[in-house]
Amino acid sequence: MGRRVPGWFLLALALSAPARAEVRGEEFVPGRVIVRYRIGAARPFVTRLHRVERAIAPDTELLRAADDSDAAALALVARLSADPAVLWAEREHIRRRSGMVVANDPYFKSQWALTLARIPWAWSRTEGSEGVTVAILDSGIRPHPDLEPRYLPGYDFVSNQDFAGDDNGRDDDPTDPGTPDEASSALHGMHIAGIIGAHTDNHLGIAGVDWRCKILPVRVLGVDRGKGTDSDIADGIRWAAGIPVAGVPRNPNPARVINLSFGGRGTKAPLLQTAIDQAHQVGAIIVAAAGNDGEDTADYAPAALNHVIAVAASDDRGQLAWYSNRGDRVDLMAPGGDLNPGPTHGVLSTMWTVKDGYTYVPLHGTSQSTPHVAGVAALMKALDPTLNGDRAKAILVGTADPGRRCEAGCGGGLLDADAALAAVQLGCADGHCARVNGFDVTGGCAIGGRAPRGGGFFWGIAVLGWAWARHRRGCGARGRSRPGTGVLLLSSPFRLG
Ligand SMILES: [Ca+2]
Ligand SMILES: [Ca+2]
Repeated sequence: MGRRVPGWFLLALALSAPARAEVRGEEFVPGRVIVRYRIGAARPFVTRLHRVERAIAPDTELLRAADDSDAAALALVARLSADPAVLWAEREHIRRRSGMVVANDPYFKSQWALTLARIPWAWSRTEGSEGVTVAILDSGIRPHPDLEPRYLPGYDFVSNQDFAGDDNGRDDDPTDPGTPDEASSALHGMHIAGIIGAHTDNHLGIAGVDWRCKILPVRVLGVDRGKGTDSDIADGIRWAAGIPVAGVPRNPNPARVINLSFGGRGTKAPLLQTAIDQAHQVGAIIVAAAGNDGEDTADYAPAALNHVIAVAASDDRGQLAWYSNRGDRVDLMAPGGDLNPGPTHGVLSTMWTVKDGYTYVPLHGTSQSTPHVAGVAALMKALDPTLNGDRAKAILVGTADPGRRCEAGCGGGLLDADAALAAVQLGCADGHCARVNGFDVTGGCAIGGRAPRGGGFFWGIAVLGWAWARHRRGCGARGRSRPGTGVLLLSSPFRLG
């Protein structure tokens, strides 16, 4: 292979190329209630009926409820609160550190791309929402134990019989027939699906960027090394977004994020642009691969079309990958890997091949960087179901790590999932309110950021004091600061949670 993208993969790219967010709720120590009595008041009768676990202060005690149920603790709080001798009574909360969340999937340790894009830190803000659907327009799919819980019923839009390989054209079965040709038998779309939404924390395989979103498989690339046509792709985009398509039943699960990990030269593509405009108009966030030709992406569709977030690829050091398209039209960069130093430098994800069945393989490309952005867009959508494509793009570009910008053109820099989610939580119109002078700032409120590398302890203390001053001025009033997340991590880079 030398310094080349695997053949089938290059062709896949070159020829064509809410529901409630699952934010962790309040957590309590089972059966524990903290009570503070009025100074000088005698202990009320209800206290004598319960075991005192510990005296916290002369006027404050930790009481044990009748049992460990929520009902018993709530009943005790109610009885205590009603007594005139009691100043207040509350259940004892459990707090968790803010910061990196570690998934239990065995290959999680190999998923350097998640760490590079600061995705495990973002999981402390949300793990996603089942109400967010992400459409993957790509090859067809096959069963995979790390993906099946996430799949919604999809559709096969491949009408060209030469590409379809299934002898039946468009239908409601996005299963990919595969091909005996080993080079083109691997199902590109399954790699994308795993990056966005592999079943996470299930002690199996890999972790996905989003732990809860649903995946809508829309087959638009055929078996002949991943070729697709503008007319099939345009219909697939419309259908995915919930827009009527002639001759096809309406999609009951409209996608709020659409991943397009393919492309080709030629931006005079009114059919594609119209479909993208329509999907954008109904609120879909559309993310596309910049391309793998190492050239300017300005003449590359769908990446260079309007209302698309164009994603270049970085290697595992966060530098623009040698194969990635670049230039002014790139919006931001995300981890795409580089297999040339070895497989561990690629992006590991789910796969199915005719030869091996379901498996996991490392690949590299802008096809791999794009779903990292799409997955983060799904997390953003979980936090704010009203988020549209324009604001999503402004936030993703504005919060990208500017330290990874490049002269060749990597847009705003490297995807920073944690900063992007912080900006959504703050209600920022774009990313700039969340990144000023290396800090995440909005309206004078500290929300997070990176210390200069090696900035050390004194830098941390200075920011700690500054953040505390902001906090005292009411900067936590917009809902970002859940109880228990007011923890400052002074490791480098640190976060103000
Ligand atoms: Ca078919
Ligand atoms: Ca897994």
